[in-house]
Amino acid sequence: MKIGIVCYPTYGGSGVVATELGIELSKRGHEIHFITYKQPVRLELLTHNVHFHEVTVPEYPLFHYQPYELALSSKLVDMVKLHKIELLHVHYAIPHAYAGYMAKKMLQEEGIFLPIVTTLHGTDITLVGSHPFYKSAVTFSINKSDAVTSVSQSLKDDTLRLFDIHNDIKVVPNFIDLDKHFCEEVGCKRATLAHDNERIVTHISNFRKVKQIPDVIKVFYGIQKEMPAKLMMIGEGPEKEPAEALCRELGIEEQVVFFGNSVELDKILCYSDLFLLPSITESFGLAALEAMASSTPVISSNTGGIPEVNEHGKTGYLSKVNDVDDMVKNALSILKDDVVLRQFKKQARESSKRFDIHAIVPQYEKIYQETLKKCLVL
Ligand code: GMT
Repeated sequence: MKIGIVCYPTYGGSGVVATELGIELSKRGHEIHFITYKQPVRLELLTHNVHFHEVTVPEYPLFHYQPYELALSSKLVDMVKLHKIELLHVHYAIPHAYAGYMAKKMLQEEGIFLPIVTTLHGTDITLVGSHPFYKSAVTFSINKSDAVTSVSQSLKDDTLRLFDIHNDIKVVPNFIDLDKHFCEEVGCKRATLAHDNERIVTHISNFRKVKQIPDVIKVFYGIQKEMPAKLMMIGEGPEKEPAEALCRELGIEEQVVFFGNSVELDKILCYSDLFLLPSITESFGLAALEAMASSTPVISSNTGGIPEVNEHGKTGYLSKVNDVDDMVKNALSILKDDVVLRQFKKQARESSKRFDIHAIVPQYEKIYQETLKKCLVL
């Protein structure tokens, strides 16, 4: 099948999922066309059946805001015609589902039919999409999609609660390539990050408010009071500087390493003993799943879709948002005992297998086939 994928190409869950999906689909024989404003960060290799088409928006002084949706929908029309793309899968409703629908309507004028599959990822619904400024357009584009998926049951429930949706929403959870996250003999290199007697605690995110970064620091502060430990902070975003300031204020700056957008993510996770995700809201928590696949237990909030990923008492623990004391208590209960830690590590890896890429990607393929079939009948 020839499939167009629209996503955000930057660091962030939805772009990562879209990119990994495209790569896996290409391995399964499909021809994939990524259409976005920059080559997606995890798309290192373009092969004969993975293509990238850049959307450019020329600056014009009249425009206070550059019309990206317009440029995207025009590019979609051109690429669909040029490469005979059969179906478009858009990730993140804003503005991709809307631009996809516009492209579909333009193509219809020329007798070309293009089904649109929209995947909802989280903030496009919970934080941004439900804002009154966007709500009508988001509702419209979800209802006009030929198929809609959400990455967790929780996000589906939120969508139905916040918007007036007449379309069916199928839950297709995010997935993981277990081979990529298999931690083999990495022990010796661990010494570059921490001493043997220190536990390694890790957080990965885009450092936005929703990630509740101060709680990451406070939980770590509580842990290091009880045992030698280091905190690895991976990612870039607006909350990074305040986090560095908080570490200085608490006198733990020597124990906290800020990496920025590290490409060594998999390795750092393999050396980690614990992953922290105290987010205010999280539709799924892909970073938690990546940690689990790397045998790292997770201490998280119990918000949104996280409980569908992190199993309380098995792969880590869940606490109420902002309940730092409970998170510290849970973290220590795992970290204090080597046997308990080993058990949680094993269970985390085992549980991540529920989201094996080889089991989840066929669910998307099935949706594509059903959508194409349904649309051909209509
Ligand atoms: O978490 C972010 O701020 C990035 C955001 C995105 O759209 O890239 O992530 C959302 O989609 C991910 C992939 O489906 C989910 O794993 C994240 O939980 C979700 N983020 C939120 O809901 C805050």
